[in-house]
Amino acid sequence: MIYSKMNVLMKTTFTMICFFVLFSCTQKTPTDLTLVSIIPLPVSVQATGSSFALSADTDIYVSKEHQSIAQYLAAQLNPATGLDITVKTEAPTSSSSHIYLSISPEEKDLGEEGYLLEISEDSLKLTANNPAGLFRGVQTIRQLLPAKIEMSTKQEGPWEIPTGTIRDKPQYAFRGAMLDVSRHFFGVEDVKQYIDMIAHYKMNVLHLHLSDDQGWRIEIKSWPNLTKHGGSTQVGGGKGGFYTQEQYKEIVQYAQDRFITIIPEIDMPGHTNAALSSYPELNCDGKAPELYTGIEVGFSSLCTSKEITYKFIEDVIKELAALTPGPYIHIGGDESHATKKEDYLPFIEKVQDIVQKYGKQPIGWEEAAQAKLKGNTVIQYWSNPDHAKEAFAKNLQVIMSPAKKAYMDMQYDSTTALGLHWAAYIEVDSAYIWDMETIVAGAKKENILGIEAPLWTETILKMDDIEYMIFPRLPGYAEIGWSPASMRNWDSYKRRLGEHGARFKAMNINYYPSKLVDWSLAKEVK
Ligand code: TNX
Repeated sequence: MIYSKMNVLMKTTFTMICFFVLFSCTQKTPTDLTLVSIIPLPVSVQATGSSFALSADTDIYVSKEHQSIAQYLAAQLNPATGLDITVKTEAPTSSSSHIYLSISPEEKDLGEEGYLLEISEDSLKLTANNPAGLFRGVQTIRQLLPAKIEMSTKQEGPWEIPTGTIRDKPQYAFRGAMLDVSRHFFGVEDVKQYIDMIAHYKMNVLHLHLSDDQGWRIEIKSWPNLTKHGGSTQVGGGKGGFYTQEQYKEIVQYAQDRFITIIPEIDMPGHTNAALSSYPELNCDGKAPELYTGIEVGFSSLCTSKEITYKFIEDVIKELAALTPGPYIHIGGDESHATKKEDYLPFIEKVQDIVQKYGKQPIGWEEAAQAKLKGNTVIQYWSNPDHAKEAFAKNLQVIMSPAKKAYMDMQYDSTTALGLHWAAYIEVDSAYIWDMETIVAGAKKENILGIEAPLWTETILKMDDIEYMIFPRLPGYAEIGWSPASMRNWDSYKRRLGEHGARFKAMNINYYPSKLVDWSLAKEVK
């Protein structure tokens, strides 16, 4: 009898010890704000050593005007916490555990996208000078919570955040990604997912490569055969597709709700086989070529000497400008090997004027830097440093997309099944370890508009492929654009990225598990 009582006692004690050890190991309350893995790295983080917890009482308080951002935050928090956090636009009745979002005219130094996050034991206050700053700050709040906050089904808490202050703003105004929807077409839902993935890392630009040899992807009402015929296939001969103007507006609105600018690109005079095949009059010989489903580049050109070519371009730009609330229209201009240089340069100048006539700022790939450009035309560097140098020398704004570092269609190494490697193999460290100011000689910081990481899709067929190529390199590009170069270092980044593996897993993102990074936390996510 005594023996069995002792046995029970011992068992209970043992269970309690186990429970305590387990609890303290896996459920430790996070109290040091400086140790949380935030990407991109914030400019300043100060810890105060305690913690804030979301609870059944938590609500989000915001002014009426900015409730949509608060709704977005609630939608991020509710599925996993199961807490039914609601958005309130009147003053709180109780003072406990609330989240407050507010715009402060005094916080001028936070600029367009900066934010201030003040976390105490009983409140979390997010302040910004502009709504975009609130939205960027919301991404930080997501990352301060455990990775399982990203799951779509209810998970066990606690939902704690260490206390302290984060004051943060981006180094560069332009932080973007590109998606080529021409080589392979991606529908509206895929593009929305892409937008959500870049928004999480505080990027603010999505450049859509809407036309190329293999497909024309945006409805132009005055030239309907562009999509009817020119949008009917893709690389490999699949059925292609296109966005109606209504669908395109839906993408633009979705991006705008996330403070992301869509930049539409119509590539010309080269990369135009789909258009040339749709309208014979755009060809110098008046004959329409067959549709193209291969992956060669540099063989097509609009007929630069025909009047009708410029009428065509004007019609397209006019419709596109009407669909574009953002300031830019991209005119391509790359790899025009089938256009003589003496025709190419005046062509670019004419198209530049058309874009400006419709109130937009033209962007051209680096080759366009050789033309006579107006001061507000932007050049996108991708390969030849001489072109970049020329753009800097002409005092133009330059977007940095060096193929050797920032092309997300480049393979990680020689074993990567998807992608190309004409520029380089780009492992995760190589994608991160470079600087926009030193990557080309003659670069001037004040002329660097920012960074863009393109994803060309010759070999990319589905969303899983997109995810594999952009993750985990994309968070690194976001950090290069956002965080001060002096604060960035691979060891810190590598540790934070490894922790984000658990977030990728919780979001069901198909990422490349680079051997350079410790992904052990991701393995714990079921
Ligand atoms: C070069 S980069 C291209 C694209 C290809 C890409 C493949 C640039 C401006 N042009 O047409 O898709 O390489 O990596």
